[in-house]
Amino acid sequence: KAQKRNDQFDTELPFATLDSFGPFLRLTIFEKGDTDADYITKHQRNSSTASSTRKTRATILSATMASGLVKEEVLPPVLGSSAEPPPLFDGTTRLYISYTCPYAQRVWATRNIKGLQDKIQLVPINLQNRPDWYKEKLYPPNKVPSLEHNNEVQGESLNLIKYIDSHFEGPSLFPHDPAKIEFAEVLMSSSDSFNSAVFSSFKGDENKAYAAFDFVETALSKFEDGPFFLGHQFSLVDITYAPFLERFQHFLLDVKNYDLTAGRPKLAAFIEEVYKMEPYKQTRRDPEEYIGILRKMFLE
Ligand SMILES: N[C@@H](CCC(=O)N[C@@H](CS)C(=O)NCC(=O)O)C(=O)O
Repeated sequence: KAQKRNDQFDTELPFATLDSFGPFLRLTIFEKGDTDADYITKHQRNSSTASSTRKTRATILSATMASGLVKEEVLPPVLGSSAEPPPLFDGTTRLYISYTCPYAQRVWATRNIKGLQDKIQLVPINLQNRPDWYKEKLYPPNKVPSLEHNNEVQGESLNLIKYIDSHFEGPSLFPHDPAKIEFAEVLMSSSDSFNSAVFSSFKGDENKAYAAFDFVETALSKFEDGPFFLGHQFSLVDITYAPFLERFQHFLLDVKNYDLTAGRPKLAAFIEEVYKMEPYKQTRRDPEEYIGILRKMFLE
């Protein structure tokens, strides 16, 4: 299985695409409940108000994320092969995950950051001992994550985080500025190549992983006004990369004694900042668990 995965990861990163983005001149302001029209009106109204709105918004969001305003959630038990299904297609919105899957973590973190704990129910599945109903009655691709919403089921983490961001309440996690949208799209669609480069290096060419981390360092250097990929604004781009960076950091430190943040100050600051965010923190597992899974996949 590990070998099969490795072959599939052998793709090149589109490094050149990053160079095609010049400096971005406009500020991006995201506010809870903003529509595109609100954003454009605000932007046109006055760019000095924009600057203070931006600061206020950033402060509120980070205070919410860092403080006890975020409820500590009691996580539901994992469903294995003998577990009954929940009452499927009864109108409840459910997010099917595995607690240790990085793709699922993207969607779980998006749900938490948007404050949707009461609107989207978590249903953790045991991937090693999957209940038959999951594939047969719910999601034939038989992978996590998947989302049951409005009596339909869909999958693919990058689609799901965009879907949740645009169909549910909570702070907007995608930019409105066309140039930032384009940059965000390039980074999100580069994430599979990034992950592949790093995964393939676990067995072979380590230089591929170093180049991939440099790619991220360069991307994080684009905007100087904050630690995230789009600057001060935490976005879906950060959610796309964070679960993988987390695992790579722990695994490489443990197995290869390699610190991916050394000599990459932007990456170091990014990871530190994401780890501080309470709703994200609630999706993290013990690093030993990640290391164990990756050891099994790549070293045994
Ligand atoms: N491209 C999918 C990948 C999802 C995925 O590979 N999930 C893994 C767990 S981390 C899975 O469900 N594997 C089960 C299988 O492949 O049978 C996404 O982004 O959601």
